Amino acid sequence: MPRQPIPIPHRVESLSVLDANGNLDRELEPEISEDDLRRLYKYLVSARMLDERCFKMQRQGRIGTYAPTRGQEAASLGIAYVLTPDDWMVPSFRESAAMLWRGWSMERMFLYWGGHELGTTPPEGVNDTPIAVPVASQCSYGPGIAWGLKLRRQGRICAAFVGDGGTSEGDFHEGMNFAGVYQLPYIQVVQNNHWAISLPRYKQTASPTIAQKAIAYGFDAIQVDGNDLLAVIVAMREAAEKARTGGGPTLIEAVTYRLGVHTTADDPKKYRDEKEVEEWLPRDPIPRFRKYLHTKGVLNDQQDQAILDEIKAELDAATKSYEEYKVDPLGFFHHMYSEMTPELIAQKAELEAYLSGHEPAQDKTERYSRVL
Ligand SMILES: Cc1ncc(C[n+]2csc(CCOP(=O)(O)OP(=O)(O)O)c2C)c(N)n1
Ligand SMILES: [Mg+2]
Repeated sequence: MPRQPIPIPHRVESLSVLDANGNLDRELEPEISEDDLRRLYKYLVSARMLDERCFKMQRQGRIGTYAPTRGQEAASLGIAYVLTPDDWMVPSFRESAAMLWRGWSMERMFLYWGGHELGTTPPEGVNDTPIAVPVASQCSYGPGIAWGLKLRRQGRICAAFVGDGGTSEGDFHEGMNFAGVYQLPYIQVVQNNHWAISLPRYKQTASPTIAQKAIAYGFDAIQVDGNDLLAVIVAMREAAEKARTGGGPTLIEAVTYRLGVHTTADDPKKYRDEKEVEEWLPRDPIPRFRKYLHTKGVLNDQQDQAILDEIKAELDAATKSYEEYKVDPLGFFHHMYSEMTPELIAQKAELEAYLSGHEPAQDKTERYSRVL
């Protein structure tokens, strides 16, 4: 037979459990305890309220440039919920909901966006890498971590996040190839929020789905409604089980939408139609999940209010401790090299002298012209 279709052993499915109004497909409902359902709700709302607070704080000059997560909370929380503390999580920069769940405090999130080193340091015992802004860089060290976990044979897995724009970067493709070749216990989550700053999803790739890219690398993928927390959990449970038991990687394309600005330095009105945002608003993951919980009888109005009050108090306390945080101006010398270079040692000594009010009189022009 000179010409015939080549059978491709991998499949790409799409999945949703809740419809846009929060109504349930009973056959697909995952088993989750009532306590966990309420906790998940609390973390969705915590991430949303943290997001709103960060946005305001940036406008008031109390933190630096900030990348909002509004609308994308379920896509990351569902992944973190399935990971165990021994597993590894590799975030990009819109995964606050997942990071809060994993144990990053709100104060530490403020510190990150406020530009303090501590904001990039995972809390004790949390197996996460820091927020990564270089787009898709996570897609190279994520599989590296997964390779290490595979060699240790402890059934641990690694999940890494990237955006739809990140899938056009070389790092994404190199990482996917590596994960496929070595059959790594790796889950590549793509938060497809339809925009990469001003570039729309349809100009990002000619593939009808991002999920299908996994086929080229020899593993399965699923396209999931990323604004449906239950669907993300179902997809992640399957992918995690497969990865833990030697079945190799999975690509999860979480279809979601960036309801806000790209960052606080951006004005999307210049490149996207506000009507598109209005169309996505009814699919906001939080009211959908809330409706599910109310219908299931797991959350009433009183409990809902108590959760909101609790989060508000946590946020206020975190804001206060962030603003009282004492910055060590010498701290940044210690973060680049395990052993400081002679130039850094000299600069640190100079700053120390300056801070103590005894700056040595030296001709800086001559000293720095050598470096420049
Ligand atoms: C390597 C690299 N190139 C460019 C940038 C500037 N940049 C920051 S975010 C972004 C778009 C990313 O889009 P996407 O991957 O879809 O993530 P999203 O912002 O939508 O979450 C770009 C180009 C960067 N941070 N890193
Ligand atoms: Mg995007």
